[in-house]
Amino acid sequence: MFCFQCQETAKGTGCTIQGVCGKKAETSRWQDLLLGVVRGVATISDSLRNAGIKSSQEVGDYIVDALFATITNANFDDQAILNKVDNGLRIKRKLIVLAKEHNVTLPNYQEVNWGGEKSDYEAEGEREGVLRTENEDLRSLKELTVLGLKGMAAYYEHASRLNERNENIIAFIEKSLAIVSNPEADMDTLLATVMETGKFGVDAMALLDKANTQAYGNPELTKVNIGTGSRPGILISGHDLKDIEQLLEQTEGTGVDVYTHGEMLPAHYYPQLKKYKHLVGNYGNAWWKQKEEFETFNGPIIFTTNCIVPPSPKASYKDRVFTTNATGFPGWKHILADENGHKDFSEVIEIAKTCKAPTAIEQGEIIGGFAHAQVFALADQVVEAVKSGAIRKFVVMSGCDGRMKSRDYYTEFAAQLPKDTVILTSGCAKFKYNKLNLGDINGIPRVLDAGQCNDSYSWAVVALKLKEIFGANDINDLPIEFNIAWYEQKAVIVLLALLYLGIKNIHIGPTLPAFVSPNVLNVLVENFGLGGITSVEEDLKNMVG
Ligand code: FSO
Ligand code: SF4
Repeated sequence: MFCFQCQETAKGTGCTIQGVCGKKAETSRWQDLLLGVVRGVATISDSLRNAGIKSSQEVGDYIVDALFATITNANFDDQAILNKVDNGLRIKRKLIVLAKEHNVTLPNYQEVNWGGEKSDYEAEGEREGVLRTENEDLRSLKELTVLGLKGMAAYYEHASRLNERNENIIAFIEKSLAIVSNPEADMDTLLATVMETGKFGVDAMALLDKANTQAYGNPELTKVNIGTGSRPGILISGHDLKDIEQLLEQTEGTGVDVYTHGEMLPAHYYPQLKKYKHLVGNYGNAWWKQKEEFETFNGPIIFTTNCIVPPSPKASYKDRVFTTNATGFPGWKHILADENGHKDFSEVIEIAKTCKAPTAIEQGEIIGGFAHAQVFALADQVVEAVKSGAIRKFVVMSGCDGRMKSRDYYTEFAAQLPKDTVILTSGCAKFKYNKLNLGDINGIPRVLDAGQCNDSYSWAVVALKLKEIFGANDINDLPIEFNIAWYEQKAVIVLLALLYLGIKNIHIGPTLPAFVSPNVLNVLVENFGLGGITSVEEDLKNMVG
C-alpha cells in the first residue's frame, strides 16, 4: 500500500505497511481500485458530456459517494468498498454502451479500458495506486486535485441529502478526474486544475451553506451544555445534519436524549435543530479522543461521516456503533436511507433504552453559532471594536484536530494570543481551545465558532464583507491572519478554496502535506506565500506582532 493523504501519514512521507489511522493494506488496495473505477466512470461521463450527452443523477451521486468513502477514517469496511467497485463497474458499462450508441470516442486510458474482471481486482488495485504516476511533481498536483475533490464530494453529499445539487460541480469533478487519468497531463494543465478545484470548492461550500440554512435556519449565538442529563442517550457524530434531524424526530417522546459528538456540535446552533428539548448537549471532544469518551457515554453511537477510530478489541461500546452514508466499519451495522431519504433509527433507539445515562466527563457550557449571518448581525459592534482598536487582529484558526502531540501548539498559540485579538474558528480544530475561557472584547467572545469545517466558508464571506466595509483594495490588507490546522482531505478543499479567493500568507500545520512535492511547494510559496508553523513565540511575533 501507499497512502499519504492525511497529516498523520507514517514518517511524514506515506503509510506503506498499515495506516497510522488503522487502515489495512488490503483496504487501501480496494480503495485504490475504487478510485480507479471512479476515474474511469468520470472520464467516460466527461466525454459524453463534451459530446452533448448529459449523464444521469446516478452517475454524479455515485462518484461523490465513492470519493467520500475513501476519505481518511471514513470507511474501513472492505466489503462496502468492493460493493462500490461493483456498482461503479455496472455504471461504467452502461456509459460505454451509451458512448457506442452515440459514436463517442473514449480516451485510451487504463481506467477507461479496464474490463472489470473480478479475478483482476487485486492487480488493478495495485496498478491504480498513487505511485502509478512516477514523476513526483505531476503526482503531487494530481493528488492535490483528487484530495481536494474528496473534500468537495463530502460537502456535496451533505447538500444533496437536503436536495441541493449543482450540475456544474459534478461536471467539474468529472472533468478534473479525466485530466488526472490522462497519463500525458502536463504541469500547467494540472496546476490550473488544482486552482479550479479551489473555485468549485467555494461553490460546494456555498451550496452546503445554502442547503443547511434553508433547511434549519441561520446558525445563531448558542450556549451548548457539555454536561449530561439523567436519561439514556444516543451520541451522533460527523457532519450530516439531515441525519441528526431525523434522529431528533424519531427520539422525541421516547425517553431517550440525543448528544452531539465532534463535528456534530454545530447542530446546536441551528434554530430548527436546537428547538428539540431532548438535544441535551455535546459529549466529549474531537474525533481522536473517541476510544476513551465512547467508553463513558454508555449508549449507542451513530457515525454520519468520518472520523472513525477503529475500536480496541476490548472496547465495551463496539457492539452498539452504527454507520450511515459513506462511512463503514466491519461488524458495525450500516443504516441505509430508503428511496425518499428516510432512515429508520428504531434499532438504535431500542438499544439506547436499555443503556445507562452517560457518565459526565465535563461540566459547563461552550458558546458558538457565529456563522456569517450571526456575525453580520453583530457587524456594527465588530466594526466599532476594530475602529476603536479594541480588536487589533482576527486570527482564523479553522480546520481539524488530531492526535499528534505537536498539536498542543494550537492550544498554546490560542492561550498566548494578546487580549485584543479574536479567534475565528470552524471545524474540529476548535476543540484545542474552545474550553479555555479566553473571555470577550466588549461583549464579543474571543473565540467565534462558525461551525463545521465546511463553515470556513463563513469566514471567507465575513472577510469579503469586512473588505467592503473598510473599503480595502485587497482582502490581504485586512487585519486577518490565517493559521490553519489540517488533518484530512476536507481541510485540503478548504485550503484550495481560500487560495482561490486570493488569501495569501496562510500558515498550515502542524506539518506540511506529504503529497506536496518540494517543487509544487515552491509554486505555492511564491504565488501565495503559503507557509508552515514554527514555534508559538516566533509565530505570534510574526502574525500578531
Ligand atoms: Fe474534523 Fe474529521 Fe470536519 Fe474532518 S472530524 S477531521 S476536516 O473529518 O471534517 O473537521
Ligand atoms: Fe496513512 Fe493517513 Fe492514509 Fe491512513 S489516511 S493510511 S494514516 S496517510
